[in-house]
Amino acid sequence: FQLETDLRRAIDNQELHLHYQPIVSLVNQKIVGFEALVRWQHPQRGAISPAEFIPIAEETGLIVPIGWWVLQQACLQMQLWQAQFAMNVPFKISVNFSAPQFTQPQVGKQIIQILQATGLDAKSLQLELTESVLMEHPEAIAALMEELNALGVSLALDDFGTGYSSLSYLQRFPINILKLDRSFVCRIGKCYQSWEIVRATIMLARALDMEVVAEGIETLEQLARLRGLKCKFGQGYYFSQPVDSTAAGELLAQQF
Ligand code: G
Ligand code: G
Ligand code: MN
Ligand code: NA
Repeated sequence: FQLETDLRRAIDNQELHLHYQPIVSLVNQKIVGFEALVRWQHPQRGAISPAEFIPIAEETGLIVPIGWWVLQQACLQMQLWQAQFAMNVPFKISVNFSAPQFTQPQVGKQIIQILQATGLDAKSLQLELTESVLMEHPEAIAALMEELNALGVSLALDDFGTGYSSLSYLQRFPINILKLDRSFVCRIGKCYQSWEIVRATIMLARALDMEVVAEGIETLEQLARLRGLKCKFGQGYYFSQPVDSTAAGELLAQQF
């Protein structure tokens, strides 16, 4: 409970910040976007992993204010980078959204407001949702996703393959990108089933006009196999860990 109390104060005390992990083209290894990942620097306990505090934030509803802070911060940073670098290709910032963030009214309006306030084009924003988000409020979320899609915001299904009923969701919701869970990617050269699941997912996505981002690429062998399957995008320690905004800016400076 102490952690919950502390987390309540974390935003105001400026203890949260974002890290950015590159999402790269597997064809030329250029960066095509960043996933924003929240970090908490606790004044006494030091860095606390989101794997520890995000579940608490979700249970307590604190994910709502934290999520808005993350979105605002990520859009602002992205807009600054776009002003600083001549990004001559489509480039997106990808932000995670949890189920409780969708239960409040006017979520769509709030997202539009953040885009306007930060000056970021809707086409530069991608939201990552998990299957559990879609499962909890299917009707309301389908409508909201249509609204966001019409604005130009991209929608990615995170951790694809690890939830339930994934395939029916693909026809029910306007999903643009499948983020293939790293549990498949890490076994791609070791396990025949994982290889086939990855292969089938890439083919399915192509047939449904969706993109695939392979998560958790750690080795050259995984990269080579994914390229062999014509998987276009990837993310993982092989390319870069999540890094702070300064280091992310340096990566951009090398490329643009
Ligand atoms: O960055 P790391 O791999 O430690 O993240 C652990 C988990 O926390 C991942 O599942 C990731 O999706 C989640 N996470 C990180 N940042 C955010 C965020 O801003 N919002 C939400 N909802 N989840 C996040
Ligand atoms: O659930 P989500 O996909 O949002 O989680 C992102 C998390 O995955 C981040 O915490 C990030 O640190 C972690 N991650 C990113 N790339 C790799 C990787 O190559 N290997 C492993 N083990 N974790 C990764
Ligand atoms: Mn994610
Ligand atoms: Na994931």
